[in-house]
Amino acid sequence: MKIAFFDSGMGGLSVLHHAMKVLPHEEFIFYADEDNVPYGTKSTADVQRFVGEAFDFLLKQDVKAIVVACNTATSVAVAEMRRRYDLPIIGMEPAAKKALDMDGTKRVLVTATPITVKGRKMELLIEKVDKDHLVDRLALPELVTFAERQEFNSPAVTDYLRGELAQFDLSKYSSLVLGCTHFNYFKDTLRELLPDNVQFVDGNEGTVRELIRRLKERNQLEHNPQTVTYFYSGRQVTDVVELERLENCLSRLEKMY
Ligand code: DGN
Repeated sequence: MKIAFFDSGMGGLSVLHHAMKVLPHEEFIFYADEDNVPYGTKSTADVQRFVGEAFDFLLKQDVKAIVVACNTATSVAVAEMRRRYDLPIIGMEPAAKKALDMDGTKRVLVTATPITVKGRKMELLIEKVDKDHLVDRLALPELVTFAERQEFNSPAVTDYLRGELAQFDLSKYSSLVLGCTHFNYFKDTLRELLPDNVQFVDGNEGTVRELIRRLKERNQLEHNPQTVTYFYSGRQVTDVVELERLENCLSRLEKMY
């Protein structure tokens, strides 16, 4: 059986990329909802509907687990999917706790999409982990647009990030949380703009660790040759140009880690 990774677009590849390294004998599906990307600026009801449609499709593909490799979809739709379906559904969570645990005295900047930044799930997370009020939040919706058009490193990306970060005194921060899976593509530009001591924190490792734990629990780890099948909104990707686009994203991620 297969493990599905689902995102609105190319961001979820960063989680798949990590899973491919640590699970060399699994068959993967990567599903990008390219018809509806971006999610982060849409209504909660729309995103819930898109996620429901993707799950309907994925559940017909012989999957044993679904990783919702999208913080936005996790924040508004995972609870309902877990109520509906009885297979391991692993979500993302902006790694604010991990970031606070790393220093504990300096500030943490959580970046994500507008839905994630303003969502109830984020409020609950901050209430739970941020007793000393050290966490600030910043929505960076344009990074999703840049990533989708494969514009990873350009003057426009640098200008956008410089402008958004200008409102913070960065010398007070110990880490920047990548709370959207699309943001992993921009680590090099962010690195140039942040003081050296600011570390990146993302939830990819934790999510894949949880996936492995759930599969082990069910005795469902396999020993097959690794494969990845790609889908865009329910259509298998076979077009050479699109497969190259996916490869290009994966090789970009390889350089970012
Ligand atoms: N990659 C997604 C996330 O982690 O939130 C969302 C991107 C989007 O659709 N805006």
